[in-house]
Amino acid sequence: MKRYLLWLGLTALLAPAVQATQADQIKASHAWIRLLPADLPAGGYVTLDNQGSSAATLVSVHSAAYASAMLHQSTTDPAGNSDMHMLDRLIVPAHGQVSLAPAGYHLMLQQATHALKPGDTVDITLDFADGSHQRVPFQVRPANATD
Ligand SMILES: [Cu+2]
Repeated sequence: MKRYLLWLGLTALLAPAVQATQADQIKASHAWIRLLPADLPAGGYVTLDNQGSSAATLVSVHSAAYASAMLHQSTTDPAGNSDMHMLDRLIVPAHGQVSLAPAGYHLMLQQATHALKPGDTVDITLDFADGSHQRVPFQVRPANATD
């Protein structure tokens, strides 16, 4: 028993330190797309939980289903005018959560490469600052879906 424990200890010491990638640290949930009629851009929404002890930075997204996919943020000024702008990064703090949801952060999905309908599933790949990636299945929902 003593020898066995010693062996375990040595193995742990000799094992190379494996650093979890940012993609490994992120648990994605509640991923969905609001499909709009015609060729209007669709909004992509997802909740990102960082289960790691260091920040994970989302730098871009891409999908075979859309020619263009961007990180966006919607804002509303005091007069009630809403606008949106592109983000070049979105940081999910260590042990923190960031929600992409209507009226806030979202994925701007444009130029669908094939016709989509509610009920479909679209894979979108999240690209992180350390070069790691995570492919997330998004559920396609109708235009009147809000959450
Ligand atoms: Cu947008």
